[in-house]
Amino acid sequence: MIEDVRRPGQPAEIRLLDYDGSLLGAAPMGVEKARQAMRLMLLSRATDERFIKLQRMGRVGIYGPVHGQEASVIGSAMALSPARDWMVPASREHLAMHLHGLPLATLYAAYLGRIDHTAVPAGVRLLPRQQAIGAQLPHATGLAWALKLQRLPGAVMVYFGEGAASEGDFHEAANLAGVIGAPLVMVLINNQYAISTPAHRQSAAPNLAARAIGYGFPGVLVDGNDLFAVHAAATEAVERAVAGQGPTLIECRTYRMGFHNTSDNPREYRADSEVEDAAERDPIDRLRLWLTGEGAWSPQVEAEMVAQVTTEIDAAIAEVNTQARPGAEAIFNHVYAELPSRIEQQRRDTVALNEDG
Ligand SMILES: Cc1ncc(C[n+]2csc(CCOP(=O)(O)OP(=O)(O)O)c2C)c(N)n1
Ligand SMILES: [Mg+2]
Repeated sequence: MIEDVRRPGQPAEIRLLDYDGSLLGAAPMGVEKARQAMRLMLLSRATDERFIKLQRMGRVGIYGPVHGQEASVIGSAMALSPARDWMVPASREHLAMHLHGLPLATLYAAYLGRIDHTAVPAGVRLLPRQQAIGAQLPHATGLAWALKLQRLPGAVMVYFGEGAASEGDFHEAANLAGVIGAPLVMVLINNQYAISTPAHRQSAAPNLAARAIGYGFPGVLVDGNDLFAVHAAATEAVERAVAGQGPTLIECRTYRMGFHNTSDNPREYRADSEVEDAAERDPIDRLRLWLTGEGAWSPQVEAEMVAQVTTEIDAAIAEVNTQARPGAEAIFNHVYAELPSRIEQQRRDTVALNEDG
């Protein structure tokens, strides 16, 4: 349940979508699709657990968990048609990327340091993860504009956080998308934190969905822990984009349950009680409740599914383990078509140093 943060007199375009499980007569996705979503959400959570462990073992450099945001990530991604639509991720949408066609082993290879095995396969309509906050937003508007200019069908879904929404890139991308009527779905995952900066220090606005009005397109504020609400909002936005009706901004109000990444200690800046409170709105618990009510879930079904996803993760990691580790000189690859002579010298020195060592 989200609070009604609209102010009296706010334009009608700001809509609240909040299907409380108990109020919902019929889910806007069938039971079978909801079970698929549950599998992906469990896979996402298990991936977090495994990669945090691998980081603690020194096998992964750094990992940023999705924990708490699974309904926002999966509910939105499930609204796309991978053969038609494009996805432009930020950095925390692992299972959305997988659902859109990125093999699990390719996703994991990036974290396990196999940089030569991380490329998005040909034909998968996905851009790589973006670590430079907000930089993916103008790319997404450009991609959507290109689809429109070429009269190709399809929408572009771009992910970003409430921190990224304070970057100039957000405003430039949204403004241009509005002007050209780009087939763009902007999914703002408001997880309440940008590392240690809480959302109320990020913006004085009661909601960020309202910003869409200033750019001439609709904004929707949605309970980001409610799979069905996110999915309904995303489906409508994708349909609008594909029908030539332009962009939509969807703010998914959720909570980052874990640390920002494995280098962060959130206890430095937030109270445990806040996290305990958020845990009561855990998106996986909510979906489990609904599926159980539909007679489509039981502890046994869950145990089987958890075993399946564990096997899937094991297999993907085993595949990555067969890939050669890159040498130190790999940092010089994939940047220049032709290395400038100064950089070429650095590369030769690095190779020589490595051979000596
Ligand atoms: C341009 C840029 N500035 C700063 C950083 C450092 N940084 C990494 S994550 C992050 C916070 C991002 O917050 P948000 O957009 O809310 O995404 P979240 O991490 O919550 O998913 C910052 C400031 C960066 N990666 N890129
Ligand atoms: Mg954030």
